[in-house]
Amino acid sequence: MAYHNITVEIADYVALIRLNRPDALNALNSALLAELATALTEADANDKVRCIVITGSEKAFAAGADIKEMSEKSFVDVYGEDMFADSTDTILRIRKPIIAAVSGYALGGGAELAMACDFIICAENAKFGQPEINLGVIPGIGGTQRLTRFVGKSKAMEMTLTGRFMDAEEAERSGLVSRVVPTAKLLSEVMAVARKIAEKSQMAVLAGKEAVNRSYETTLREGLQFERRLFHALFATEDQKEGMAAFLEKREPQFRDR
Ligand code: CO8
Repeated sequence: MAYHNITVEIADYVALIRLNRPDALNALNSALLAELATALTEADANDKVRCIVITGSEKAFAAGADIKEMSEKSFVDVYGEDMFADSTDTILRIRKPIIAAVSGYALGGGAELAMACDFIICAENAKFGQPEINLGVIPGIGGTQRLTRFVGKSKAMEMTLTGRFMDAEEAERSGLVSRVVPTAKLLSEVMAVARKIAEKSQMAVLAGKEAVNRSYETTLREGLQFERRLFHALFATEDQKEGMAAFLEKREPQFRDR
């Protein structure tokens, strides 16, 4: 499919999806979100993809939902069409790991998109924020829920009610991002992480993602049971035999996703 608001490159079993509306700091309009949903779905189904990276430009991962597109809409419009629900829920159905590589602004829907990925690596120039309050609204693609789980109630509440931005150092300290890297090296560092994930047994990677995500959805007791059952299930794979044999034989494992 031809994309106009994103680009997609696949190499070394990693799909790199770049948000590409430079004139609007990658603001998320319905066309971009629909293309992103399609690209994610295609990458998930593509045997040549084992990990997905979403990134933006150096100046902006995404500066939020497109204010121009939203400004004239009524309640009947946005509630009636359930604005962005379909496209933004797609990310929840993707089974392969998705890394957000954030440089510059990740604001509003941009921060929410990054948080919907499996983890975030950011550049030193990154700025995260939920400035919707300045527009007379609140976050609408998970900001109040996911930011609170990442950084706790106090910071999430302050950011949601004041619109203040969080810089990269605070984002790492607060657990919003897994790490901060020099801005010029963001993509090379993230692609190295993605390639490392792509080398693992895909069965184990899918199970690991599923188990960590389950911790957001259930009680500790149920989550522990879910994890244990997946752990047991992986003993039905050839990759478990290969991984453990390779360790004992002091060699690199040759995983075959079986
Ligand atoms: N929407 C549309 N256009 C935007 C957006 C945006 N979110 N952000 C920036 N742009 C455009 C600007 O209008 C400008 O365009 P033009 O050159 O045609 O005037 C261009 O991008 C460059 O922007 P600036 O000149 O403002 O660049 P600066 O470097 O001066 O400032 C900022 C950068 C601080 C990022 C500034 O652009 C800004 O504050 N942007 C808006 C941030 C914001 O409020 N984001 C939240 C949007 S609301 C939202 O995300 C809700 C999500 C939930 C939806 C739920 C649906 C169910």
